Amino acid sequence: MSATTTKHLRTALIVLIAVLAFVATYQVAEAADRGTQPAGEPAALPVADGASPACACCGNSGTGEPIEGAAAVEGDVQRISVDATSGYDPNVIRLTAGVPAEITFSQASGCMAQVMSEDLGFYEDLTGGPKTVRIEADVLQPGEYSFSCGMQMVFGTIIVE
Ligand SMILES: [Cu+2]
Repeated sequence: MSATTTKHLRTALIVLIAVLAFVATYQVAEAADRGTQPAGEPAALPVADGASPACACCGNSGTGEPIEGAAAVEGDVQRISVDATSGYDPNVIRLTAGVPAEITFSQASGCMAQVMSEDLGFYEDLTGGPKTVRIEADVLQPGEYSFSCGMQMVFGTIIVE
């Protein structure tokens, strides 16, 4: 065997080892990913401390089941509270037309840190604590309105009747 051939073989061997090492690392990483999301079970919702990757919650909550809630009319105002820690609960809010509404969104972080509605004209930051959005009676005409997280990835509906 010539010196040149030996050199080439050695180079090829080194490349082969590098490729194998890369593939092995990749498979280990993939297995670790699977470990956190067992097949057939929904992924756990991230905790609401902002430590989870941005918008990891959006994938789950954006396609979540409808959770209906109706505002309670108290005197000349109707009120409802919405848990915004991981998706909106409720995410379908029923309001009475012509009565001012106060919707209180809970403190939230990460993907859910802001709540907004172009339809109803509000934008609030929820990282500092709960915020109450007041919608005046003249705005609350019968119809369906949309609200969402600040990234417009997690949505809720307000139905005024
Ligand atoms: Cu988001």
